[in-house]
Amino acid sequence: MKPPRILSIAGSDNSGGAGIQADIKTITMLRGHAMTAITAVTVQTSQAVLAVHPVPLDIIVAQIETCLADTGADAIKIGMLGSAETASAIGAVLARHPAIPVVLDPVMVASNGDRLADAATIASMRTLAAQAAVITPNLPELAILADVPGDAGDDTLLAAAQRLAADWGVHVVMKGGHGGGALLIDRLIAPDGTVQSWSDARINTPHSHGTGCTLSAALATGLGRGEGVADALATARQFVRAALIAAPGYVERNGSMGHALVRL
Ligand code: PXL
Repeated sequence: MKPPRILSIAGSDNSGGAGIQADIKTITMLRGHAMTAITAVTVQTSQAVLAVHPVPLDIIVAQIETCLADTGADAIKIGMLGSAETASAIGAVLARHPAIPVVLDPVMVASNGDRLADAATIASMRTLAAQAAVITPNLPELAILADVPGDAGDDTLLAAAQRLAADWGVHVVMKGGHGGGALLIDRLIAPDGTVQSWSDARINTPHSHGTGCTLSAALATGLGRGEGVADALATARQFVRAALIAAPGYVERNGSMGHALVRL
């Protein structure tokens, strides 16, 4: 079987830990064919985002259109959008390709704490989410998307995820990484409200830069291979965990994961 064709629409992280770079590594290590549409070039270290240079809208759209028209794609992953205009332009392109499953990672904040989306971008993210097959918010992103308080309890957040899943007709991956406790619980909420959970001991590492990008790219690769959402998520979780354990530790904290060392 040919490698699944996976298009990542996301920002470049020159440190190699997150963004497009994490996506290419993840898709490649999971034996997919990675293609890219870069939305913004970021300049960053493990500690801070120093600059963001947006790519012109027509160039973003042209990157997507050429990939889809030439090679074609079996799944699409969307990460950092950069602006509300980018989100709506991507939405317009995707509306012409409704058969391709889309995983939307609603990126709002980099793991070093710097913001990667303003209020207008977040608003248009909601519209784009309704076109996706799966969205992968972490707990703070889920609270913002659902407009519930950031310190809401688990019951409120789960109900919020169920509401979004029903309203947008998407699967919601409610990622537990930002929760507390030694047990990390990830949940998958289907549009009909059904909940599946995976729990594992939390991996104690300071190097979690790029986990969200990696999970959503791995998930898209599974979907592109024709797997169901639950199977693709199970593998994506295993990939993230293995890459976290293999983090080389080049810097003191928030360093890259060890994508290159994962063998699944
Ligand atoms: O993990 C969020 C993220 C997404 N996209 C880019 C990033 C980051 C975090 O650093 O750099 C380009």
